[in-house]
Amino acid sequence: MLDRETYTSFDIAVSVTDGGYSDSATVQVRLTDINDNTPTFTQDIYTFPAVNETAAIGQVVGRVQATDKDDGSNGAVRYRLVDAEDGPKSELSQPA
Ligand SMILES: [Ca+2]
Ligand SMILES: [Ca+2]
Repeated sequence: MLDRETYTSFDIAVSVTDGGYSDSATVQVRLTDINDNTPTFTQDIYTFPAVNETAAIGQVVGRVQATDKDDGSNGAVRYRLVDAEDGPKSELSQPA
């Protein structure tokens, strides 16, 4: 089975003969990506320091990161806060 995340291309040697003379060439095949990898967080649990109740809106309290082995838009990840009290609060995108 081909896997673009293992090899992005591969070479095939081909030869031709007429019974007396022969020649050879290399065929280079480049693999295109499909979206077959799941985005994965770099940690299962993120622990951030306590946030002061007077913290300004927009203050960064910590960062999470996810990666996706796919290429281009297949590897782009979007983040969403899913357990916020009022439902999803925001959605952020990160290019591959
Ligand atoms: Ca993917
Ligand atoms: Ca892929």
